[in-house]
Amino acid sequence: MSYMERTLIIVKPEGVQRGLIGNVLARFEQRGLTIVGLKLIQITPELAENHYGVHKGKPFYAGLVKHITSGPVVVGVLEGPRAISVVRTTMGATNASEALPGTIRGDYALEIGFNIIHGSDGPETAKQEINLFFKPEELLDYTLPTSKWVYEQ
Ligand code: DAT
Ligand code: MG
Repeated sequence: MSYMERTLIIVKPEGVQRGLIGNVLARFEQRGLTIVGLKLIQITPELAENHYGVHKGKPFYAGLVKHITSGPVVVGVLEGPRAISVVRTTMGATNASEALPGTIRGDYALEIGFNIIHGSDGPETAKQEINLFFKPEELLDYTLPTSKWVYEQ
């Protein structure tokens, strides 16, 4: 079943501080994705630089690292059919002021730097990011009883 994918999400510090953890996770649960890993952590500068390494050298990089390490975050791994792109479209546009209503960013955010949620942007980054934040034994294999009414394959 190659259409089944796993992807990493982060409820960023502003999402945790604003009490939106449950709302954000509920979007993905209601969509039908399966949470196979979940934890509350504070990201270290080293981990942040690893995670956001692709943005090194950009003008917003220092602020991005400072912000993502500024308080607790919730990191999770979501599984389901085409999970990577489904999570990205559920998140909405990076610049929250342009994100469509109905998306997480479009419903809960107004600014690019306080856009609530991170999600992996492709199969390679999903693999890398999952390995960066989770040990293999922290990811659980199980099937939701409802998945037979959500997943066609
Ligand atoms: P996304 O989070 O939608 O994958 P990205 O990977 O391009 O977007 O950027 C990572 C984060 O960096 C983004 O969520 C918010 C911040 N960011 C991106 N572009 C920015 C900019 N031009 N100014 C300030 N922050 C920015
Ligand atoms: Mg990105």
